[in-house]
Amino acid sequence: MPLSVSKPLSLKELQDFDRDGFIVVRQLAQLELLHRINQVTDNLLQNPILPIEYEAELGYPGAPELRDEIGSKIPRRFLNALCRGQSLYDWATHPDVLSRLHQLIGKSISLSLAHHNSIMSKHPDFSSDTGWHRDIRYWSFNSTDLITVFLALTPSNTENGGLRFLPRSHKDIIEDHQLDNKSFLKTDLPVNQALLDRAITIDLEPGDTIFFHSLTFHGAPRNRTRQERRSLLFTYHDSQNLPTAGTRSASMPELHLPESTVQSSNTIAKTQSTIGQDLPILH
Ligand SMILES: O=C(O)CCC(=O)C(=O)O
Repeated sequence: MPLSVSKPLSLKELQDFDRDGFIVVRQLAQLELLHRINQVTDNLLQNPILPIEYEAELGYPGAPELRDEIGSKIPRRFLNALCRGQSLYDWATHPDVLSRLHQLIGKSISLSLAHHNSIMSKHPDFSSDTGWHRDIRYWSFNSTDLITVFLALTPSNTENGGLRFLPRSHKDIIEDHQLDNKSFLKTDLPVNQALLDRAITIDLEPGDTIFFHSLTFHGAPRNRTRQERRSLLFTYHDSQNLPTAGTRSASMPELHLPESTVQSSNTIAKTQSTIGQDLPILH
């Protein structure tokens, strides 16, 4: 039985999120649900149904070439994950996820179908380095307060291309000259060194989850092991924080998940009525 079931984020966890721009919740997903999601992923790898983002398309360092017969067909993300199976929907709307997001964001949240909404697969032979970036770089909303929930479906660590973070970077002011033309943090610029020195890799086991802010710099190296690394990502925001009309962020409908829908299907006992604990941290 996962330890964190039915337990809201503590005041310390809320403060950690505010300070660092992310928090890790260990063993949030139950084994049975993980198993069902991994089955869907197995099926997709056997029978890759579009929409898919391919490693070769992005051309990040280490990515296979478009002309490579096998490499060019390696999926990096299965997009539109929410619609790929009941288990994906069950996770994206799970009371253990939503109750924590309500604590972090507020009573009325929406899931963006336009961003993340994907199962990621890092192939042992064909994967790439994702540079340091803020997810908000290509997104367009009234406010930058969006949170991504990253679920590890397999172990995730330095060797197999696990996520790395620059703690507190969601509060750093970054100027254009510190970024390259794809909005990745330049790693050879002296002024960026103090920021880059903060880098940490977060080792995860299947079922562990990271909640991170859209301004928090993160990245991931390529997979250097013989096993695939898998993860699942969904992004949420306050329902009042609207995507800008005409942009990619507004190109898909959003799934509205107000607190009332969670509580009706949820037996979460709100323990520890610490003052401030239930206040949204993004406001
Ligand atoms: O797992 C990776 O390679 C990086 C994923 C990532 O940074 C993202 O989805 O924003």
